[in-house]
Amino acid sequence: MKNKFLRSLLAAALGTGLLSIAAPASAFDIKSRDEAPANFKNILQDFRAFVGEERRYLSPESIKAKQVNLSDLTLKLNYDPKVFFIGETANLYRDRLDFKATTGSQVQTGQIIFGDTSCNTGDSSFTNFSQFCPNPNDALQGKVAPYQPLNVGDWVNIGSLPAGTKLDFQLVPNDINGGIYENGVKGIFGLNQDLNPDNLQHAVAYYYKDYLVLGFEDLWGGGDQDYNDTVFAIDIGKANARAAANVPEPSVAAAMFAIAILSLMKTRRRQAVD
Ligand SMILES: [Ca+2]
Ligand SMILES: [Ca+2]
Repeated sequence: MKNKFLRSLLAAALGTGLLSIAAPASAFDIKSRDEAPANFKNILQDFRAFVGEERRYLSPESIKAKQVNLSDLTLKLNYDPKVFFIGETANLYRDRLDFKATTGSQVQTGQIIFGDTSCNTGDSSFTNFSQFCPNPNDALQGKVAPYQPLNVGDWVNIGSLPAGTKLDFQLVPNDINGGIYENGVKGIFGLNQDLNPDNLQHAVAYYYKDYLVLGFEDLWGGGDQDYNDTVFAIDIGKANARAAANVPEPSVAAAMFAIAILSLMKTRRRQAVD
């Protein structure tokens, strides 16, 4: 009786897709900045303002960007998001970046984007390298991609995701060296602070020229809260980024302006008649 009940429960769960699908942690193909879309290449140098030095608080005014609420990062339109490595300031930690995508009851978790988000010392001829990468690192012996340091602007396409997909990005501090632990709990920091093991905010995001710029603080307990230990630019598409940042589409802004002018004219006319 009990088994039959469990079997039907399992069948129901499978049928509705309620079971979480832990996809194999297969590596994405990491591409170079030379292979990046032109609009990204054109503004790549701008993104260095989001990295900066340790302990520097970034005010949205100083970086001419709009801060984005990360508690619900949901795609309004289908898109294949791209994640670009911008830089990092960490001296000792070598962090891993994963993503999680929830579409209805389907959950993709444990997808490794970058296994070692250290700046590659070999990229030092890149213009303004030291501002993107004040503390670059050599590759660890015996490690292969995605567990190798990155060049500025290295990126992956994380695949086609349908509208309604909720995105989360998770930083696993110093994962390549075994990760960080407190009382036996591994540090994995996502966008929702309530789900973080220290219950603290570890990520901030800004809307900048139709990209989201995501910065992480990688120390347990919130560290120095500069949120620039590792920095990424995320392309979720112009419309999705504007929706996430509550930036009106130009057409919507123009329509709102037109409505405001019309109502003002009506009021004037009425006043003239009165
Ligand atoms: Ca580093
Ligand atoms: Ca920090």
